[in-house]
Amino acid sequence: MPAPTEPAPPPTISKLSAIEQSKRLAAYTAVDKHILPEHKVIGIGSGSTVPYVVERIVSQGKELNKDRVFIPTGFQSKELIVISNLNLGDVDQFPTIDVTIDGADEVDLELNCIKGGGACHLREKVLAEAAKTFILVADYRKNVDYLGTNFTPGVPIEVVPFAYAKVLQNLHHVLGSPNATLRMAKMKAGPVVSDNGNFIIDAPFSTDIMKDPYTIMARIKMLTGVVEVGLFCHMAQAAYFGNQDGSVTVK
Ligand code: ABF
Repeated sequence: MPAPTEPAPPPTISKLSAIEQSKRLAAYTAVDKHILPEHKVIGIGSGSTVPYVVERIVSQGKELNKDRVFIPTGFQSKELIVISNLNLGDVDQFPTIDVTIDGADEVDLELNCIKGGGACHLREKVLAEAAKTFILVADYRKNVDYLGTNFTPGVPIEVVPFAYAKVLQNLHHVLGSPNATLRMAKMKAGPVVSDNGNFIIDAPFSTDIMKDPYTIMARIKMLTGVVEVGLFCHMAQAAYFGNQDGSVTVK
């Protein structure tokens, strides 16, 4: 009778930890390069890579951080700032930010990106615009040549609840996204509601349309009821991707 063999570890566990390591690598590298002692107002984005950004900033020491203020893009990053004992500020007090670091769902060759998987892209775009330097951090899966080619369910669009059906109709019949859908909460408990009280639509577009992200972004933004589109065109100065082999790709 053959000796019993050790069961292989569940693949998802080792894969997850490789991805987490990639996120941490990207975040640490970006902080070391871009969060300098003279930077006093810092934007903190959302998502699962950003906690590593904050972790690295905290490791720069209390002395440096006591004179800094940190601006969150939403509830998650606000909690992160508070729990990490960093000074919390808001963009209405600090409309100019030295550096904002944020995650992304996909980043293309020209540093255009899709954001909004966490429904925070309105505030994320405000902080990206307010920043003198806007930096993206992500794991290797987010590094793509063209947007819409990876695993995102489409372009996230924040809409006022009253207008969502009309916006969906326009996306389906006018703008070429027949599969655009309203994002639902887990267990279909109802629509996802953003920190601003709005709904989110996910709109997939063909590769051809996505090759010109600025044009489709502008067309979506013209629809009445649309608050913000999760396409960030020509906003980022650099993107850092952690790779599985321990290297970092910088775009
Ligand atoms: C935010 O978090 C979003 O704009 C983006 O959808 C997401 C990226 O998350 P993660 O870092 O978890 O991949 O930045």
